[in-house]
Amino acid sequence: MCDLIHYRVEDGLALIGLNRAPVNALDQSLRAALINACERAAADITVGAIILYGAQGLFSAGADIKEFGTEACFAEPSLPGTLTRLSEIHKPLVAALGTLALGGGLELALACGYRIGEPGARMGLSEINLGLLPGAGGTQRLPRLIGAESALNLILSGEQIDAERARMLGILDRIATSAEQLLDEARAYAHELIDCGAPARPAEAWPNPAEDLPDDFLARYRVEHEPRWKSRLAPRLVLSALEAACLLPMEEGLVRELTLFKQAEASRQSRALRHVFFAEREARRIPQIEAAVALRKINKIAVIGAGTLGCGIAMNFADVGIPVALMDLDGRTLNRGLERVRENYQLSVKRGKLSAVQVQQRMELLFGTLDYADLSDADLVIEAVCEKMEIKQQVFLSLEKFCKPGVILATNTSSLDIDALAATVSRPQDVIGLHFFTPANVMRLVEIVRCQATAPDVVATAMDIAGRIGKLPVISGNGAGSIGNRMLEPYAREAHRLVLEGATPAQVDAVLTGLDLNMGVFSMLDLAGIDVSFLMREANRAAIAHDQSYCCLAEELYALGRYGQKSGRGFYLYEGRSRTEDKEIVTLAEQLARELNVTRRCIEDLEIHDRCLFTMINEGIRLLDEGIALRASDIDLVWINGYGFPAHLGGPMHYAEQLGLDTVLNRILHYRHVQGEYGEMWFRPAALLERLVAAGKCRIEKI
Ligand code: T1G
Repeated sequence: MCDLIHYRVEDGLALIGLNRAPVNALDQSLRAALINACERAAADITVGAIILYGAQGLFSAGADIKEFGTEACFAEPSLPGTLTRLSEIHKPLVAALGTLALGGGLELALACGYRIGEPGARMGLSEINLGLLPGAGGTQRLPRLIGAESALNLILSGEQIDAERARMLGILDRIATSAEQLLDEARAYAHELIDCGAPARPAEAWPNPAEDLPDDFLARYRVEHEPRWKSRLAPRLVLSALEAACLLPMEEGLVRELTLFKQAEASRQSRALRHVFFAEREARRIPQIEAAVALRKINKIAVIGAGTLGCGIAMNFADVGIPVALMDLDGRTLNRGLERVRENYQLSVKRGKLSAVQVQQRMELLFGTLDYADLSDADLVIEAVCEKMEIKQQVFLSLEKFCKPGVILATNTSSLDIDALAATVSRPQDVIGLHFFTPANVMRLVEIVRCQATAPDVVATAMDIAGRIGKLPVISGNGAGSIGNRMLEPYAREAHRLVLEGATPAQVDAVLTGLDLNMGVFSMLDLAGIDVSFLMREANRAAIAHDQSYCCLAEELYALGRYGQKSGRGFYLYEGRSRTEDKEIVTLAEQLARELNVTRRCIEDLEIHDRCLFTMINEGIRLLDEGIALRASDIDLVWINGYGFPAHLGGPMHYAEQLGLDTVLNRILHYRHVQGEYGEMWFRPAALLERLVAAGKCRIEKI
């Protein structure tokens, strides 16, 4: 038997081990080897039962994602066909689930009559995360095993569940006493099945999956959940597949499922989400840094600055059991900060996400101090003080005085020059940027800003610790705004300018949320704080000195003390969580437009889309050309995970590729022309964009 499958017959059992590194992805070659092994076992009269297991422990991570969009995806033996054949074998098949069974991997287990898992095994139908639906019987077999409602919730969540929950639902028949005992206990289980003359498959638990549900269950489910799906296709296809499971016999349901799967697999949204999947793995690869570089040990953290951001950063480490010293020079701020952390955790308890014991454990890992001397044993220090270079330099000088050699000195800034900050201390090789996004304990993204002097092991250690706290690290070069905020500048500039020219904040935001962005520019700026963006502009006035007309509205709001949500008024009015338009903004915009001699007019939504997004994309292409961003897919990850750009559009760069780079360039040139002096100043095509279009390229890459 080829090395993709380990095959042996022992004591009346056929043991079939999947052996395709690293995750037993069920590509065409593994499917062929698997079906051959199962046919062999089915035909062997000495075999009374068959056990499928992961030869290296992990059962299977599902279909091979690299095959999607290629002929291999449906090449014979197809996965649906393979699993249907397995389900027809007249001998008991036992799936022994080690470590993970995801997507088609769990569908493979569902095609078996019996399932035993190791205690730590995790399983799920994660296809939805790729803009897909289970396409190898999952939408038809799972509802017949656990009922339509449980199946629907599990498939739409795309989440992994643990072995205990899987057993409770009815997915697992048994849980082995340990991972080491899994195969032995699977053997014992198989022998029991033979001894008691068990059928190849037990009777279906839910022959009619919706039997306990009201007739209009699916219709009501759609009405209740559809708003949250926004324009996503896959959830709607899942619902159709579940409807088939409730109304059609298995064979017809499988045909319907395959039709729906092919529709999802061919969709732009799935292509975008598969792009994101591989982009996240590509982002870990950093040129000139060996994967095997020795990491610095990080056992204790210090965070300087007990404001909202500093507290959020500190929580990330306490959440994973790493002690954190939270320092502030102001006692009231420190106490307020620690109290805010406790309140955040209590909120999680109320939501059932944490227990009181877990909160206590985490709070015990947090140590508040007013004294730099208490930071002497920290391995990584992250400053999150206010966005002023002189203050950050003071912090770094104090850290150099009190912290041990080899400590990593990280700054959270995204607007200041980190090379300049590194030059403050005598160990610039230990300095790096760790830019967290608000709320820092929630947002996945961390921009890791590598400076000229940053040592390779510091970069590697920063990437590793970011992963340990569940973040998605993306490398950026040192430049004002790093990647995300640098692109936010033109994106927000056009939004502000469009309000001067006649649009309203609500209209601009509606165009952007209509594209499925989580928030529009103005609601985002109100959330982050108009005072914060003012300070960021202050720190970088030189870059916009030649024309600040576009931000005059924001400057005016700052002068009026309208800082956004925190002050109850910004671009919108806030009462609690409700947000309403403020007519005063239009009056203010009209007055400023007059002063700036800006002609006001009716603005079309398409203009808002093009000007906000294409200037943002243009800046992203510039970042790639300058080497601040390593690759276009990194930029996509930054905007999806730091700014709520819809993953099912793949990120701004992928979105631009789908629209056509020539379209982006032509629209930029159009506004450069029609916007007169303003257009001449701000609608300059990135040189790389012009080179890519001239070369007829469809992908954004450095040429
Ligand atoms: N196909 C191809 N390659 C895969 C893969 C997959 N399903 N899963 C992982 N890899 C690669 C990954 O790209 C990386 O490669 C290496 O394995 C290690 O992964 C018909 C249609 C399993 C939890 O959604 O969630 O089945 O970068 O770095 O952090 O209904 O990978 O080393 O070259 O992520 O330990 C459904 C996707 C498919 C699971 C492991 N399955 N994978 O995480 O390692 S659709 C999934 C994951 C389907 C059927 C449908 C994670 C993981 P490289 P890694 P990890």
